[in-house]
Amino acid sequence: MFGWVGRIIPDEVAIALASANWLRFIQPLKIMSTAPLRIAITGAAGAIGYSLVFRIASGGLFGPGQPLVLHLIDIEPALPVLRGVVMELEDCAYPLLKGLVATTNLEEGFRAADWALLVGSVPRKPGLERKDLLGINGKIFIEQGRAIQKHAARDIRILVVGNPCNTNCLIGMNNSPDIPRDRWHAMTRLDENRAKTQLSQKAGVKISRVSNLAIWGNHSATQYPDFYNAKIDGRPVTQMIKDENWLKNEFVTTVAQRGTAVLKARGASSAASAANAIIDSVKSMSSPTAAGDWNSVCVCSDGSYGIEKGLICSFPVRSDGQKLTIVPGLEIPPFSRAKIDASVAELKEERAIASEQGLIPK
Ligand code: NAX
Repeated sequence: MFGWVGRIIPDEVAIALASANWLRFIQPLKIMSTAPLRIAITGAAGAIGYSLVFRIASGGLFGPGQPLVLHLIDIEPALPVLRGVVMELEDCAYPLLKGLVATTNLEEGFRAADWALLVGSVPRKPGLERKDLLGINGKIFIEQGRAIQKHAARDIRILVVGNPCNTNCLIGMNNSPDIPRDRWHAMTRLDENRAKTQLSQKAGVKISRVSNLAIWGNHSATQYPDFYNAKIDGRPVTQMIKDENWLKNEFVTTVAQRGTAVLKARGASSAASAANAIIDSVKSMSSPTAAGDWNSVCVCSDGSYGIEKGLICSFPVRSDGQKLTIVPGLEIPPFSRAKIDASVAELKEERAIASEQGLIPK
């Protein structure tokens, strides 16, 4: 077990606060005072972690007026690297960074956390079956769900990134029954960003002109980037890109396979773009969505669009800055319906495996 509080903390009071469990009960004060927000990040010594923590610490997520304490969580073998990350964060001399907690201890890591960005998980290796990976990573999310419930701030919000992120999120959510289900999310924003780029390139327009791009289903090869409801300059994409065959085939496949393409080109999986998508996701969740637009994130299904209640599924969502709402009433043509159903079937399969392995309490 290992843990330390970084020396960036300006005074001993902050150190005392870092270890005070009662801090979780005084969250409302944070709104009144610009008390530091506590951001817990698992897998902080990994590739995405390295692209993420500096952007957050510099104010790139919560803005220049919001002080922060970062809780960097990783596992024992990663500690030498994590020490290096802490040294570099210290050497950046970020004025907003009021404290650093680097630890393998989940209690210390999640104590009083306002946000938990669950990036750490074991990557898929050759020969490792999906089922085995789900078992290995599922256990991580049982422990993290329990620790978040016990130690995090009452208004904690959680974004699961580590794969299989939907089912890891489902496992974490089901192992933290006292935390409202609408606090748990999994990330499909990288897929949304990838899809918008493909559409803007095909239409020859600036990326900012593409909106309303929803990813439906699982963050996996079965995901469905919904081009029927997406817009360019406020008009349906199908009016701006007449090549429906391209939309139905090459577009959908390119988005789903983009991670594999990056891995092949770089010899390493997407890290900077994934960190960027984490920033985009949290910003979108914590600020109101632009009028008429929506973004993609996996939330606990309320049964909308016939998607079984309780599954963690990617939907088009809008935020009022606090709460997310699944966008109602979108038209789902048969092509989309079949794609969504296939991805939801995969989510159900993953849930069945997780249940069989005892990762979801009955
Ligand atoms: P790395 O292998 O570079 O880093 C993973 C880090 O997690 C390591 O430091 C490792 O020690 C740590 N870790 C492992 N088990 C842990 C545990 N129990 N508690 C805390 N930390 C633990 O992977 P990286 O490239 O950073 O990717 C991290 C995860 O993001 C992977 O599962 C990856 O598949 C997933 N991704 C998810 C994406 C999404 O859109 N949802 C896109 C990017 C990425 O593929």
